[in-house]
Amino acid sequence: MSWFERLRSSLGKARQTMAEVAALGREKRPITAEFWEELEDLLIVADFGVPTTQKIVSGLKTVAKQEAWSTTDQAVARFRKDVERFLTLPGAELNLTSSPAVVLVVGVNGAGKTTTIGKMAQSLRERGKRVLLVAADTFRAAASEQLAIWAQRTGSEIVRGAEGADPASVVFDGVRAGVSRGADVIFIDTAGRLHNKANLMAELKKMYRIIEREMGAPPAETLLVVDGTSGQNAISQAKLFNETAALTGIVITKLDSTAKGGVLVALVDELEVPIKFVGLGESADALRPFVPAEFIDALFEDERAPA
Ligand SMILES: Nc1nc2c(ncn2[C@@H]2O[C@H](COP(=O)(O)OP(=O)(O)O)[C@@H](O)[C@H]2O)c(=O)[nH]1
Ligand SMILES: [Mg+2]
Repeated sequence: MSWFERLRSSLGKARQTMAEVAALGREKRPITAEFWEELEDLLIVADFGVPTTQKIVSGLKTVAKQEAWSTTDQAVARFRKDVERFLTLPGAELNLTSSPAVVLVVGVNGAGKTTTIGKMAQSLRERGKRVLLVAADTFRAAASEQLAIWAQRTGSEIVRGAEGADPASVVFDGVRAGVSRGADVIFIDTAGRLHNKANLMAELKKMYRIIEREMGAPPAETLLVVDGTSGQNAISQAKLFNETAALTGIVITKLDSTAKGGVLVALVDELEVPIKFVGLGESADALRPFVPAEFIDALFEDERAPA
């Protein structure tokens, strides 16, 4: 299966709902209050969330009035373009211009941080980059072991601390090692769970500051890894992380496991941070840059955008 086919089939649930939106358009009914309500309901079902749904629909209502639209097909055509516009933010490419480029990877336990780092390392190694992985998840011994396997598999270097070591000190060692060894990219793998949320955020802030101090600049990237199946929970989590460590990008994992696509739109809308990658599986090749137009095509099955 091609990447597009995989993306398309992973968005099966969301696509069904978008097919219902498309059907509202094909009916070419007069635009009524009932139509707007139907559209809103479908967006909630597809996990766009209340704030983003309201923003999209109220925007459509405004244009409908300004342009004196008469039938639902006009609204649906515009809806599809709006979703793409919502998803398109500048800076979607991974910023690796600094040398070394420090990439701090955060997110809750099980979101896919370690796996995503492994996949990114693989692709950078294929491009001949010197990559260093830093195992700052010292909460569980198995965590640094998992990263070590990825280091070996991808031919990356690794800096790890003992179980229970201060993660900030591992970051310190890792950044120093990366600079002195001439790494191109340093990935910092962090824990997604500590004894409580306040501890986790305090720890994260400390790591962020150490990178800033050692590099004389914030991390080149602070990526939030989000489990694509986590629905609206993802939004509040993401906001919390964003308050602690200014996020520069989002990675959505597990889109292959029955995801509802709307949450991607809600995340970008509410955080104003671009999605940089999507993951469609556990293997090293199952991560690709996020391309809004491709996502839209996968979401709106067989519904070609009007030229
Ligand atoms: N199906 C699927 N599983 C994934 C994806 N990314 C990660 N996983 C799996 O999710 C689980 C947790 O991943 P891990 O990287 O350990 O999460 P972490 O706790 O955030 O570091 C592992 O079993 C991964 O293989 C993905 O895109 N699709
Ligand atoms: Mg991990």
